Amino acid sequence: MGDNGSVWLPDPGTALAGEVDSLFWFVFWTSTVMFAMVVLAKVYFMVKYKRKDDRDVPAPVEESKILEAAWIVVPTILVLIVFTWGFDVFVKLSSAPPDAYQINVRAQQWSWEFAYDEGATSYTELYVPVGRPVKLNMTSADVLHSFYIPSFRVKHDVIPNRYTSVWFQAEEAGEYNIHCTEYCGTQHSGMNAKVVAVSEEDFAAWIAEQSQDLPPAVLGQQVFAQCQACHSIDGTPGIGPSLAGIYGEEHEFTDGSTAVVDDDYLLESIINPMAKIRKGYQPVMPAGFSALSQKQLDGLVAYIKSLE
Ligand SMILES: [Cu+2]
Repeated sequence: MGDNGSVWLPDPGTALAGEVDSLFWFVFWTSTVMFAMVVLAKVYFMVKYKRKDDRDVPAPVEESKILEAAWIVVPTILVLIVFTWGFDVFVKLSSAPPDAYQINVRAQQWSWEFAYDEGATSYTELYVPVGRPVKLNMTSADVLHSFYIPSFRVKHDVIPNRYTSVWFQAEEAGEYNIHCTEYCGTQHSGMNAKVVAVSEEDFAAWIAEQSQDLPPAVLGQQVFAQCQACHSIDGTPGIGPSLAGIYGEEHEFTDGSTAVVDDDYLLESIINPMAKIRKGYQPVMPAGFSALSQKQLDGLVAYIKSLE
């Protein structure tokens, strides 16, 4: 079926997605056939029983027991098929296998954070092993978001102060889009990521590599994936100012005061973004970044310092 930008959903990437599609097409085609039958019968009767002149009196109509029974029984059977089939798929979609590999997902305006038990954290890429069930335990740091992987036909609200989950088993190695599908503020449409499904060996290698202690600026660069929706690193202004080469610059703020960009100013702007608002920008940065660990914050400061 479709690719990016098509009205069709992408090809199913899991066995369960195939089942969702089969049910969808069953409902779609039975509805289409019944719609066509109703419209055709209506047009036929309109023509056949059109009043010819003022004295035209239609012949009395006898009820047909068989016809009436048919239009009660057939739709009832169809509805029961859709119910049992739909319930079966719903139960399968809602209950992850007990041996599923679990990943914690944290949504925040306007990015995703994927935390693995082994200590790895990623932001724009959700690495998963192919052929193994994966369960995502999801929560939000701020507002309602919704986690959606079109290829896997899984979608679920992500809610503050509560856990929700989805699960899937990728059938083939590849990349699959992740979108936020609950309007969550200015950069909602930029709140995307990718599932990267890799072989069991590649997954183990990736986990091992990610779980090592990284140099602060390298860790910072990874964490910065969360900031990219608003802050460029090439000088282009976005929702927020570009961070290219700002270290040591003198900044002017909306209240007329100024400050030179140093480590303290960078840290303050991350954990308390309303403290100083750059002239020409709106006070729209989410406060949730104060929840980053000290190591991540140190990394971010080191990374921003290193930008030219
Ligand atoms: Cu969102």
